[in-house]
Amino acid sequence: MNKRSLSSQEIIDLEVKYGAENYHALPVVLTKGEGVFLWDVEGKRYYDFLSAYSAVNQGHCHPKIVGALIEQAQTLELTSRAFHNDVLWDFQKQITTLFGFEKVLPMNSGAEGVETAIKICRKWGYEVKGIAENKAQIVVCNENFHGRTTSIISFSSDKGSRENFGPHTPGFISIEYNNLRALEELLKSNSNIAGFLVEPIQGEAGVNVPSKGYLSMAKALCNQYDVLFIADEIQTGIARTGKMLAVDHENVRPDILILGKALSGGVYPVSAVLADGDIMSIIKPGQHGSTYGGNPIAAAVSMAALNVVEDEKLAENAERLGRIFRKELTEFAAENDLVVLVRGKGLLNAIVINDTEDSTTAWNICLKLRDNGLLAKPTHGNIIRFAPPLVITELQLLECIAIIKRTIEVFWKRSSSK
Ligand code: IF1
Repeated sequence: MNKRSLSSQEIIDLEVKYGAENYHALPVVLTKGEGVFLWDVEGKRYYDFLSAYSAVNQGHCHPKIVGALIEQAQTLELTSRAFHNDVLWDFQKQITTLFGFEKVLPMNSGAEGVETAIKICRKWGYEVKGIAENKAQIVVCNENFHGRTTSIISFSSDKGSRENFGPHTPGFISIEYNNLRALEELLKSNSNIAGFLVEPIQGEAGVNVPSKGYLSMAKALCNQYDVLFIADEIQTGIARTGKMLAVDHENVRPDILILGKALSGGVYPVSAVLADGDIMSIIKPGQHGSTYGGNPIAAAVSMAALNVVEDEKLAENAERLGRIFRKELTEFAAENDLVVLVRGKGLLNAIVINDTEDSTTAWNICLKLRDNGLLAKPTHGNIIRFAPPLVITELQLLECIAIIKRTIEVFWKRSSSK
């Protein structure tokens, strides 16, 4: 079988035949990526408006990041942490300097980064805060998304993520997102709380942007009650929201910072947990790590990916173009009753469609967007997330805005003619 000649449908059928059906992917089969563009196996070009959930902030196949991957892969790919290598220190120095923390613990997936932060937080709770053994609690928010490991889904509020994966890991208390009173009442009444794990903007929940001041007030409450503020910036970090970190919009410095996705520009799975020495020193030799954590390729790729973000001023571009995007789409929403809301920060945005959560309208709009050359996907039933690579130009963004408007208008006219 000549793999190159397979059609999209043939490839989808083969995936269904051989693969676990753990995703409901949009029916499109991609074979090439470059910058903001993706091409399918029939040669059709698309604007990528998902960026692999904000992992490809630097654009697909960025030559400097791919170049770093190739060069390191041909030199020294993996030593494990049983031995030192001559690349990790450079990555550790660059990332701690860039984000302003004393220490970094490198891992691979975002979920591994979150699990690492949970372990550090719990251990700090026992050994520093003095919480009784096995009594530590970590506060999380309803509608959170922090990954898919057993412990992480144990505190998910999404039924599909939790159901029949029990028994669930104890030690987590969920409160309403963006509710300072709920957080304060809990911290005041429970001395066993070691940490507060929060997304600065809830991505999967539908790009939920909290009220101005929420993050800074939450951090102040954590300081007041000796609780670690843990920021999950795996999706919002690395310039996505118009600042290097989403917490930077409120000048909040987390006690523990978790990064992933665009930390390596979509080229290689890398995550990292950053903290100062008094917290990171909780982990002693042999108490945590992973085979690939901080490997030479991961280190080399991440250094290149971070350099691209700075050299190409991607945060500034995201800030400027994000404002144009929200302004244009908000004006559009005012003229039709299909789009009820536009929200986001930088180039992490979403529109809320005027239909029920279980409707297929958002999905059908995404199918039409695909036909019109733009790839996006609903988060929940009626919310469509728009997150292009941060290298997008103003001209390209305006073209995409026109595609989005044109596509939704067709739906609106059809639904209003019923
Ligand atoms: C999939 C969602 C987004 C994340 C935050 C940790 C992780 C993620 C804030 C875990 C990962 C990814 C997972 C990916 C789809 C995507 C996603 F739809 F699953 F919920 F972005 F919203 N914290 N999010 O967003 O990082 O282990 O995946 O590297 O599972 O298909 P990971």
